[in-house]
Amino acid sequence: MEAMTQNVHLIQTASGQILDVVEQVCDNLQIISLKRSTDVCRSLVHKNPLIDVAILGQFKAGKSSFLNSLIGRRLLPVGVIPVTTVITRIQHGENERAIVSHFDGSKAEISLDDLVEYTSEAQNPGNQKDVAVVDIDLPSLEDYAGLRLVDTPGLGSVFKYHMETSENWLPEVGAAILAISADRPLSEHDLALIRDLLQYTPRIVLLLTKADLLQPDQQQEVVQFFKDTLKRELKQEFPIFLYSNRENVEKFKHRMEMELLYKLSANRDAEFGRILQYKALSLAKSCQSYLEIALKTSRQADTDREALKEQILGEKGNFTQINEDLIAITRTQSIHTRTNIEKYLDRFKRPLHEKLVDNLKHEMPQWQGNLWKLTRHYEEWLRENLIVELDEISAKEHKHFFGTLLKAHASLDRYLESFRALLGANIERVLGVKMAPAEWKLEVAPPARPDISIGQVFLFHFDLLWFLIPMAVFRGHFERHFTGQLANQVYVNTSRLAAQWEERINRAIEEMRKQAANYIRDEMATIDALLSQTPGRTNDIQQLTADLETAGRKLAGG
Ligand SMILES: Nc1nc2c(ncn2[C@@H]2O[C@H](COP(=O)(O)OP(=O)(O)O)[C@@H](O)[C@H]2O)c(=O)[nH]1
Ligand SMILES: [Mg+2]
Repeated sequence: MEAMTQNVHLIQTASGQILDVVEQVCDNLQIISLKRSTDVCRSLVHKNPLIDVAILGQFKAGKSSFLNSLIGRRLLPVGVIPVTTVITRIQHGENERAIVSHFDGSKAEISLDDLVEYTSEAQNPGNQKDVAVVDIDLPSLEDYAGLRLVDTPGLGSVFKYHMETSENWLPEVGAAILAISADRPLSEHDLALIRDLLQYTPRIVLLLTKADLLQPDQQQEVVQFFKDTLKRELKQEFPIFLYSNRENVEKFKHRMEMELLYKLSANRDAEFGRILQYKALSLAKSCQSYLEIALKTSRQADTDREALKEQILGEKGNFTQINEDLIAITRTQSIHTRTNIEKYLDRFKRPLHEKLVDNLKHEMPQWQGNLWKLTRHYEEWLRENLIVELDEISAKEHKHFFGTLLKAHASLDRYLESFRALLGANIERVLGVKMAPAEWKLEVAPPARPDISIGQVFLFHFDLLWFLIPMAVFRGHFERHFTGQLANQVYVNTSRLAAQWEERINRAIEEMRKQAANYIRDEMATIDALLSQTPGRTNDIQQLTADLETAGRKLAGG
């Protein structure tokens, strides 16, 4: 144990030295893309935290259900629509408790019974409560000492904060359990996620959830299929675990614990060392490829360098043109947002109208008083009913409004990919250097749920005349008038709803466009800075390369 602790300490020291060089390189060559990974590594060098065992994967893969099954109680929210909205970490602790940390740094202890108020999409939509993370201590998790189980919102969810939360988490991942539903084939998303994860951890396992959906012989077939595909696509093998929380739960859980969780827990220090070492070496590798570019450029004469820049950035080097492309891509989509939503909402108008007419028929006879009072009653009733109904439609159906958002996302994503591919190919052709894969992810901003407000119920006012109107005679007439108003109210307010959603969705599309532009601008700036180094820097760069190699060798050996 003593020796182990010492070993971890050595790895931390050696990783610290790599980070010193990486930071120096980034400073010197103005590289911005490695900052986040560097920061995370730096924090691991300074403390000796629990190992974060993160459950990742597409939303609805069964991540939260799996964790509930491990801890033996239904603690985390589970559902058929994306439900987990914030990172939730569970660890062993003397007393049962849950602490909510907010982005502003404030913390509050909450009762475990109130957990879903903070972690579920339904009760904390869009993470309105600004929760950064929820930490839960459970006395029952003694067997997992040294580990922290991390539930993440889904990757691949259209909600920006889900993607963002999960992806921002990636550099911090200690060990990764990638949950994939066993009844689905391995997707491009999953492969991309594994590739990303390989930058951060050597400990990746696959969890094929919902095994109960398959026959026993199919189960083995699927495992074999995943094995073969991963080997072919990633040239690597990964442990694969089947799981179900419906059938044979104990068997699946036992294997998971014996072959992964207990092992990690028992060898916690060695594991932590291994993970930190891996992260630091991976960072060094990315840094190395930037250094190679800088070195090659630095060796060229000034005139050559100008030509080089042109060759690499080429036509795509024209940022104004790129911006125009991006605007065109997003505009093609946003002009259709409103029509799409309205078309979709059409189907709800009739049932909604019928329901309101029906409700009104039951309600109205109970209203007492003169026309003035009757009108107030009606307005109030209508407002309440429309709010409830339209809000429900919004909550249930808004996924169907996202068509243009998703298309814009896909087009921007493709544009970025091709920009990146072209840049990479040019750099390789001109300088003979391969770029390390960069994080190149778009985030989709979620339209928040709109407020619903009801417009004026009457176009003209009876208020001045109400005392003149004999209700005994005219009540029936007004009741018909109220009922007659409903169709128009439904029409006006569904349109309002469509407009509100359009505004939010198009704003989200606009946000995505800005993100894409920023990505490209940053990457161009980095390459530009690399290419613009003054010639006298060859020695500096060689020195940095040598330092990085020495630090890397030391860490790899230690
Ligand atoms: N048949 C089956 N369904 C499951 C299993 N685990 C989860 N589910 C269902 O899958 C859906 C998504 O589960 P959830 O845990 O919320 O997924 P998450 O979004 O990845 O956290 C829910 O409807 C669960 O009931 C399982 O082992 N078998
Ligand atoms: Mg979940």
